[in-house]
Amino acid sequence: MGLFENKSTFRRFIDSITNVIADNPTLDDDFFEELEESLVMADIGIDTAEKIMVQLKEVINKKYITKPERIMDELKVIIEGLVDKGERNKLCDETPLVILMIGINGGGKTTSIGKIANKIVVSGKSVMLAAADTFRAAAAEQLEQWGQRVGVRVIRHEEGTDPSAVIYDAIQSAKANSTDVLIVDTAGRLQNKGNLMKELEKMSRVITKEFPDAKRENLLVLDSTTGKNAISQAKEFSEITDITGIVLTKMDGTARGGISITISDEFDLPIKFIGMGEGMNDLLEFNAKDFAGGIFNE
Ligand SMILES: Nc1nc2c(ncn2[C@@H]2O[C@H](COP(=O)(O)OP(=O)(O)OP(=O)(O)O)[C@@H](O)[C@H]2O)c(=O)[nH]1
Ligand SMILES: [Mg+2]
Repeated sequence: MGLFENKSTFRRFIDSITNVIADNPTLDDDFFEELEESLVMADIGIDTAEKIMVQLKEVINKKYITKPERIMDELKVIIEGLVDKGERNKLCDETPLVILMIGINGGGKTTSIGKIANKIVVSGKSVMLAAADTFRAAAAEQLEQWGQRVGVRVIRHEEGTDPSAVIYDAIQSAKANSTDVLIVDTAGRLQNKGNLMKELEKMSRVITKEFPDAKRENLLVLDSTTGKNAISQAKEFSEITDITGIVLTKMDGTARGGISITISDEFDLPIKFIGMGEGMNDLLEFNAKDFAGGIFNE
């Protein structure tokens, strides 16, 4: 079954390309203009859309394509190429590993941590969670619930304490227990944005200093339903941390799947996981081929 079958994620995208093909019997300027327009309408950024068009025209010339119907297959290959970041699309396999989860509030950080923790546990590694979102008491509780569901320990402090202190404790504990993977939940919102960015930088520094031997992933969690906002978030967070990958959430409940292609291409950021629901197993490891095939309903 296709990845996005029965979901509206890419339906608008495919429908509008289908219309362009149906409306244009020949591959003329009108066709290319309308096609580019429908890419942009589908939340594909202008630069990325242009890149797609350039590649498409190249392949059309190379293969002597004359029929618009053949465009779908070529688009699929081009999109696959844009989102394929090779090994970088995979979560680091080495241990010990610290995963710092960042992103704005409501994006799906805590939920994704639960799902990722479960995947890692199933793969046979040990996991510990750090509730470094101390901004709201409910945040640590939510993480604890996930910890119980997955069967992993959660390190938490009182509400309002220094998030870096939670991380410090969690690292000591992870070292003492030879835990393979420590996943750190962070707040998506503080008093103001400057504050949030400063805290994140500090947390990142604490991890580097206290756990120099650990491998590191800084995963940015982006809510795909926010469309172009996700792009500006990718930009802002890239400026403060070295983002190693994207978790793209709510790909089950959006018609803005095109955003995934832009983020991957414009920021050269690998997507590592796709959230397809609220349940523990609703997280897919990213695979460029399946992803591109899924867009075109294969
Ligand atoms: N449909 C769907 N819902 C999701 C997905 N991922 C997360 N959610 C829901 O989105 C809401 C917010 O998720 P959280 O994990 O609490 O988000 P957060 O980033 O931790 O938010 P803060 O703690 O406020 O910063 C919850 O209701 C989740 O169940 C997904 O892939 N699909
Ligand atoms: Mg949270």
